[in-house]
Order: sequence, then structure tokens, then C-alpha cells
Amino acid sequence: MNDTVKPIDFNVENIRQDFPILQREVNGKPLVYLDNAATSQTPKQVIDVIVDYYSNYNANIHRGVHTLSQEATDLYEQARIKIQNHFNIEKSYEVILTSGTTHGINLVASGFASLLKKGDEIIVSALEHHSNIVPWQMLCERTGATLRVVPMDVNGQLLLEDYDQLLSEKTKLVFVNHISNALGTINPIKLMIEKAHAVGAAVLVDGAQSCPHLKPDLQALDVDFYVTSAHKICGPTGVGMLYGKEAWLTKLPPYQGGGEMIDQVSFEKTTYAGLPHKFEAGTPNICGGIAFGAALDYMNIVGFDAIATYEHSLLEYATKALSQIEGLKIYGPKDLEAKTSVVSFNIEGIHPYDIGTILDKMGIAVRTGHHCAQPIMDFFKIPGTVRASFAFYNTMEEIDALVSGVKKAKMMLS
Ligand code: 7TS
Repeated sequence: MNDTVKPIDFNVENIRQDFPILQREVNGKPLVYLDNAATSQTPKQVIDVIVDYYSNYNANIHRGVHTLSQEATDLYEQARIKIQNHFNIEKSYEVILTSGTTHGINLVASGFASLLKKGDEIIVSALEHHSNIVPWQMLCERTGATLRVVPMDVNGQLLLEDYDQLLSEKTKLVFVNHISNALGTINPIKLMIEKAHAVGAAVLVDGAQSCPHLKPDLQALDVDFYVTSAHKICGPTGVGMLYGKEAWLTKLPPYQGGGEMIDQVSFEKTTYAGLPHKFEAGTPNICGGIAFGAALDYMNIVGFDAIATYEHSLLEYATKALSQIEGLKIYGPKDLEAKTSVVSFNIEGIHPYDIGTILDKMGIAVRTGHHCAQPIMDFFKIPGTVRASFAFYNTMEEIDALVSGVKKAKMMLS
């Protein structure tokens, strides 16, 4: 797995120098960027690749005999291999480059429309982002299949006994995120995959929130489909990947028709290209794909062990400091080993939006609202939360700024 990339000694001040945006001010204050679960920031190593691509290689891929097209194709296909290696995927053509997590989920959901029938069941977890709920509801409407939901407890952790009860020979598919975007809960996906496979169901794991924090081994997980977005992992927006086991990708019909996904076209009949091109109609986000590969290189150089250890210390520090604020309630697992570096909270009697607005005046970026996970907010009977999500380039001083900002906001709004 990316054996050529050797992690550096972790030094957050050096790492911060890689991110031009972290040097800017917002509202006259140094930017404190704590909205990493929404999108991560981009290091200059990735920005340089984007500039280099448009300065030196810009051409359409897989179609030109000319040198530029061949060079661009090589760079794009090298990125696919980087993704394959990073996620320990067996075959490079099991990597489908998409526009992001949402695209990957819709591709699979659309494909299963031809494989499901009335009476079949599909299971989602109570912790999902809307993009891992709505496509499956649409699939149920189209096929007559029924959607079942694995409930969670008050700590935002899935109830596995209920999952056991829901699984049956009617279950065809299970969808669960690896890590919840709203609460940071790490779900026991390996166990959930094993249990689903025991009843013959396929599993799609939404990895949008896990990839920034850990390095999933997809063969060891034995997952059927895995999706993620590059912009969560220091890459650009508008690109992501879908992993699917070859047998599934072969079984699913194409998602979109168009150029590049065909073998032969006539007005009587069209035959489709093999994997991965069958699912990659049209000109893709070429530069984005190449930059996705560069982002994985960058993250591997920082090193996922160091990232996990450091982010955990940020989580512990922030949880302790925020918990001392009277009236502040944190949602999600109490056991910090069961979550990543996300602190989702409210202060009694104060709307999360008001806290977020005041923090912004201090240059502190957090997300407020339902985080595209409305069922979680309904469960807690709240309109939303303030969510501070930390990355490996955040510092303890930034958490101090957050804590003092929240205290000031509380004083102003109480
Ligand atoms: N799944 C999860 C778990 C996510 O966190 C997100 C984005 C998506 C899917 C969708 O990803 P996209 O790249 O296709 O848009 N989550 C968030 C968030 O928490 N705040 O803004 C976007």
C-alpha cells in the first residue's frame, strides 16, 4: 500500500505552512477553520498539481493519439492506481471515478432498480447523511422494496441487537456510513458487513467521513461497495470514487449513457465498454481525478497513524474544555474511542445558528444546523447543533479560541 510514500515526523506548525488558506483572516481575525467535516482545506502540493495540469497537460483523455491526450490519460490512470493502492482494492477497474459520494450512491441505487422487487428489504442506519437515505427511498418507490432503519441509542450509537432482528433472507442491501458526519460515531462496519453477508445481502459503506481520519482496507472489510469524496481528504470538490466488487459492477447496468462508456454504437444496438468505463460516461473531472491522487499522496506522507493520534488529542482537549461550559450538551458517543474528531453541541436555550454567527464574527468557522442528517436531529428533538470538526492541521490554540468564542457567544445570547 503506497509503499513508496514514507510518513514525515508530525509537526503541526510545519503542516500548516502547506495550507495557504490557513494564513488568511476572516472578519479581521485569523481564520480558525473547524468545518472540516463539510470540506477539508487544500495543501499547496495539491494546488500545484492542479496548476501544473492546466498549465502543461490539459487535454481530453482516452481518445487522442496526440501526446497531450496520452500524457493526461496516463496521469489520470495513475491516479486510479493510487486510489486502488490506498484503499487496498484488488483490481484497478473496480475503482470508478465519480463526482463524489452522492454520485457513487446514486449510481448503485439506480443500478439496483433492475435487481429488486416488491417484498425485498433494504436496511439503512439511523445515522445516515441525507445522501445515504434519499436515493434508497427513491429506489424503494421505484421497486416496491421496503426501507428498514437500524435505530440508535441516546449516545448516537447503533443498536446492533435491532440490526440482528431486521436482517432476514428478504434483506438485499445494507447501507451504513463508516463514520457519522453529524456526531462522529464510528460504526462497527466490519461486524455489520459480516452479519449482512450471512443473510446474503450486499453492503454499501459511505466512507465520506472516514477517509480523512483513517485508511480503510477494503479487501479486509470484504465490503461490496464503498464511496467517498476527494474534497474530504484534502482534494478538490467534484470528484470522488466508488469501489465495487467486480461481480457487482458487472451485474449492475450502466448509470448514464454517453461517450466513453460504449463498445459499439449503432441505431439498432449499443454494446457497453468494460469496467471501469461502463460507469464513466462523458468527459470526467480529469484534473480533479489527478489531484485526488495527489491528495492521497499528501495524506500518506503526513501519515494516518500520526493523523489519528493527533486528532484524538484535539478531540479530548476540546471535549474536556467545552464540557466545562454550563448548559453545554455534547451529542454523540461519550466514549471518545468510539468517535472521531467531531464535537456536535448545543447550549441550553440558544439556537445553534446564533452561536455559529457570532463565532464567524471572530473568524471561527463551524457548521450549524441539521448537517444533512435531519433524522438524527429529530431523534434528539432539536433543530440542529453547532458542529466543530477538527483536522490534523488544527491546533490546541484554535480550540482555545473556539472555547472562548463559545463562552462569549453564550454571554451575549443568554
Ligand atoms: N455522506 C456523508 C457521511 C457525508 O458527510 C457527506 C457530506 C456526504 C455523504 C455527501 O458528500 P458529497 O461530497 O457527495 O456532497 N457531508 C457534509 C457535511 O457534513 N457538511 O457538509 C457536507
